[in-house]
Amino acid sequence: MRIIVLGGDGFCGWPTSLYLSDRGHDVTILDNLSRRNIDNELEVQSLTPITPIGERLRAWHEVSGREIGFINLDLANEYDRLVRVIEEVQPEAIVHFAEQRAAPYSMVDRKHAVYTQVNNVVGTMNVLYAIAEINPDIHLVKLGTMGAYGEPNIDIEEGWLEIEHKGRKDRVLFPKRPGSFYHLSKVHDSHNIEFACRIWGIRATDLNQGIVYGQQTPETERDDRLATRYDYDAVFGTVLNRFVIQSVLGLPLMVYGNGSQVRGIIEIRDTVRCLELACENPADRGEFRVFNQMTQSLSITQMAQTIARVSPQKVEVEHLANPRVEEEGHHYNVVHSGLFELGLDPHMLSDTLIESLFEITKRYAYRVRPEAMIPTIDWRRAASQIGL
Ligand code: NAD
Ligand code: USQ
Repeated sequence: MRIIVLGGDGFCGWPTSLYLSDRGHDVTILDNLSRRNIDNELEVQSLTPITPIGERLRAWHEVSGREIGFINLDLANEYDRLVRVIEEVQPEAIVHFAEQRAAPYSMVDRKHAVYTQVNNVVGTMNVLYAIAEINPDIHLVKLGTMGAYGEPNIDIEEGWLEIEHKGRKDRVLFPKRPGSFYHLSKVHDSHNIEFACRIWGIRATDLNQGIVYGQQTPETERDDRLATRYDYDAVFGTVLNRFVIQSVLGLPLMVYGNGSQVRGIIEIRDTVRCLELACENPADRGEFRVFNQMTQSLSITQMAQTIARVSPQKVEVEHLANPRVEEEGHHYNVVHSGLFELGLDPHMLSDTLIESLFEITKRYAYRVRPEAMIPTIDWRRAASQIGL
């Protein structure tokens, strides 16, 4: 297939692009490299060194003999160029990772919240219009988030909910109660996409992905220059990867609040496989298809206990006052069968899987700036203290 990967320079997008290319698909990446600029703003780098995009692409060509195209383009601000690229490439599928994805970044202050929502919502609107204008047959595979649902006191269904109210029945989008302006941008995206499917008859798959952990895939491991990001800082670092890095550095594992919050998780190799499954099994014309892209649920305390058990050295678990406003001790039971039915055979969190991250973590541990590990963005304050 010809596949455009929006956001293909990022943590998930880069290994997905390599995987799809390796499987014989013709991949073109569109990315404005904004994530690299945010590193400059936050004065922090991925634990793994990230080579410039041109070098990444050359390295991939050297090891695989395959070409991946790259176009530096801002989805939210360059609609005409976006249209020209899609007309030229004529993709069967557009995989859309290209958003500002850190909840803490979206909660820094008004400027960062507005940037996140404009970038994400307008970027996705532009993609929807481009598909509708050029070829409504193109399948949009869009990354959403499990956090869009929040922590409802009922089971979380796969996108849609059958309801009965005052004797009448309907099928509605599952109610959302997200926990940050970033997560809200995904809710707004989902509504816009569902509406576009309804009015223009386009086909879309919304992948409500859980927290991604891990860092290596068989493709990125083929050459150091192909490494994907491994964020450890309190803004972009996600919980399991942060715990692994903290355990290697001999730092306490920083659990926010009492740690009873439950989250859906997925390993990076399963992320790339899910994208392949979604592309190769497109939604129908007019269908807004939703999959909950996670493989298991764990509380933050269970995640910390797993890492502490596997860690070669003794690690402490430290409970910090929760900088976020989120439920603790809540109900959490998620339906996530759609991708399994398409053939996903998941990697579950295990001691060996965690151990496999220690080597790369130890190798680059000298790059960590420990003060960047401390959470400083407080959900309860409209303007944060980190002075960005
Ligand atoms: P990332 O920040 O590493 O990658 C996003 C990429 O999109 C970056 O390369 C960035 O430069 C690009 N981008 C952002 N705005 C753009 C714009 N306007 N135009 C062009 N390019 C733009 O994030 P990631 O961790 O790879 O996440 C990818 C997607 O998956 C996001 O949509 C995120 O919400 C979703 N997701 C991520 C996780 C996770 O744990 N990392 C979990 C669930 C969902
Ligand atoms: N947490 C800790 N300690 C930490 C970091 C986080 O206890 O050091 C807790 C948080 O309080 C939260 C949970 O871990 O309860 C998850 O936080 P996170 O930073 O790992 O993940 P989150 O902010 O939810 O965002 C990440 C990605 C985002 C994606 C989302 C999937 O950055 O792009 O959408 O995971 S989900 O969580 O399913 O919404």
